[in-house]
Amino acid sequence: MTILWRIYFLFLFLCTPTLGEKQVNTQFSPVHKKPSDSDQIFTMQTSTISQCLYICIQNNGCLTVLYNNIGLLCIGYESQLEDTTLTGEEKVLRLVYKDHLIVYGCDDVRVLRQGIYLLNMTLTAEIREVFCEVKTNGSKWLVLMRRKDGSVEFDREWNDYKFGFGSQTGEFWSGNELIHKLTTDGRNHTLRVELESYDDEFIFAVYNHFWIGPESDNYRLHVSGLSADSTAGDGLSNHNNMMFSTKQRDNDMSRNNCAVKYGAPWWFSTCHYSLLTGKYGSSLPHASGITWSKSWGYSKFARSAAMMIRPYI
Ligand SMILES: [Ca+2]
Repeated sequence: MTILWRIYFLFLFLCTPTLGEKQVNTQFSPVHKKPSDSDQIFTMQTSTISQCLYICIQNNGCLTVLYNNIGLLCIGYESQLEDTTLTGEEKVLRLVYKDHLIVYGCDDVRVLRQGIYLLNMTLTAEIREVFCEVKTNGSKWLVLMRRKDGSVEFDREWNDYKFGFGSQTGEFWSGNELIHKLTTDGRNHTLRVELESYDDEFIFAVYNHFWIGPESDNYRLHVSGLSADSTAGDGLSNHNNMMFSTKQRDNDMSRNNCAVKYGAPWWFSTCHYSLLTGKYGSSLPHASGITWSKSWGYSKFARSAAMMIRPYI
């Protein structure tokens, strides 16, 4: 055998072991191969996948959990799993990789760039996927909701808004229950609202004090202290102390049903000065789009919008 052939076979031998490996970057996805039983370090029942993950996080050796949605069975493993599609009954298994950093808030020192993080909510023993935004000035914000392309329907009912919907990387509402928990964790929180119009005008408003009440008070909005450097004008103070309304739960101050009238849930008073849950588009009926009337009136709408919070400094 010539020296060239020997080098060729040596090359093949060195490369082969890596050919079957795939990058795993999936979070909460219902595929993948079960790890070996010998790597199993605990088995228990938990009522949610986030509680299952929480237990894994508390356990130093745990790298992966499998969660059986039907049996509510949580199994922790000390190995990572291979990215292989499951078949048959194994489809009910869901796994979580530790490929997102687990943080105690977006203000955590480990949040260095924007993206998805796993929020460890120690008070309620929950893990939630959140999007942390990092501004060029270094300020870090937890994004509560975002509109950007109209891909997600926002005309939804109470429980969707209660638990949240959409995708953290796209459009979403994080959930009134989560917003309540985050903003009543013993600290004061600052709210930042950002909007961009179809003609590329960017405006923002910062409120130094923001929290929402519990579901028993219909997630009542408490917002005050518009920051002087805000460029957007005050679109929320008129909604202060208003309860959240959906089509089927009219908690507004109007004789009519604002959520029905505008096809969107919100903290309506006798309807609205701002409406970040409005219909998506630039040509829409009066006040029914993504509205911030103090800057743009009721016929110019936002192409993108976001609400985000950070602890008040
Ligand atoms: Ca009403």
